Amino acid sequence: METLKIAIQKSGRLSEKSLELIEECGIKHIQGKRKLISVSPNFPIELLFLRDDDIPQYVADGVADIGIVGENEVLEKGKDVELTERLGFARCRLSLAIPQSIQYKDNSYFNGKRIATSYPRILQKFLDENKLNAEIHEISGSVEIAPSIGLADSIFDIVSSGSTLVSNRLKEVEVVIQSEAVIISTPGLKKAKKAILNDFIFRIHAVLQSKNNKYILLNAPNENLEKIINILPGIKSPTVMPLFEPGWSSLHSVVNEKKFWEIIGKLKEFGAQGILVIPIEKMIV
Ligand code: PRT
Ligand code: ZN
Repeated sequence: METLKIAIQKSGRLSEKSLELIEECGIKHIQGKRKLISVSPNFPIELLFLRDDDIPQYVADGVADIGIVGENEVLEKGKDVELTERLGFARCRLSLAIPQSIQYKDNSYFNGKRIATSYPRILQKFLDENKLNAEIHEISGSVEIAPSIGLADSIFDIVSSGSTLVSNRLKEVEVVIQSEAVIISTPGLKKAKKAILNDFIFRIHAVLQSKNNKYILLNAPNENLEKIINILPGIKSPTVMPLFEPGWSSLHSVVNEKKFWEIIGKLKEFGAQGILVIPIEKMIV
């Protein structure tokens, strides 16, 4: 039987979340210590544990059919892979940063400067697009210390909270790309593999949707029912049931996490009571 080979990071910032996502999709995997490959007993999938830098190449070559990796690595490596799905975790950005003490007006600052980075390809593209001439110093780690040891004037690196920059007396001056974990796949997968991938993606959508949404139950006075229904979209539309107490109804709906507090505020304004908010385990729309 055909199996889908999926490359994930062996150990690092993506590993735990990648495995968690696979588990939440109901896919079991048996992982022995230091094993490079793990086969699932209940889904036609095989896990390959690799360094994140190698994942785009393995997927481009078809050694792995798909991979979970940071978008930054995909862009940097420039391999022939398809971006199949955005996963919403490991969010970060690739930014240019300079010493805090330096005044910064615009990106012409970088003309004639030395920039240390582990992402020369993405940086070169930014420089070209902005017609800037700077010298790129490629280093593989601890990029943030380059200015203080005199190796470079500035850096181009991953930023997430920004605290690494602050503790190295640097400031972020240009955000070049945003990144998150993504699924990449080999172009032109065979039909049988594509079918497994589609099933996997279907499950991922159910998991991601459930994370972005909450189930909400509340009691509403009938005179405001219409106003409340207007702000509670639901999957199709909200469920409305009469309460035993005359003049009141119970409403059930699904709300997006991002709009949540805004919606709660309005619900209270329209006299809603007994609001319960419940996490959703899986959501198939
Ligand atoms: O060993 P392997 O090669 O597999 O792993 P790695 O060490 O190359 O990568 P890893 O595990 O550090 O990161 C994997 C991926 O996580 C990256 O390619 C990004 O897509 C994503 N990611 C998300 C991050 C960060 N957030 C992050 N904050 N990767 C690195 N950082 C580092 C960054 O390099 C900097 O030193 O954290 C520091 C900045 O963090 P803040 O919070 O201080 O701004
Ligand atoms: Zn790496």
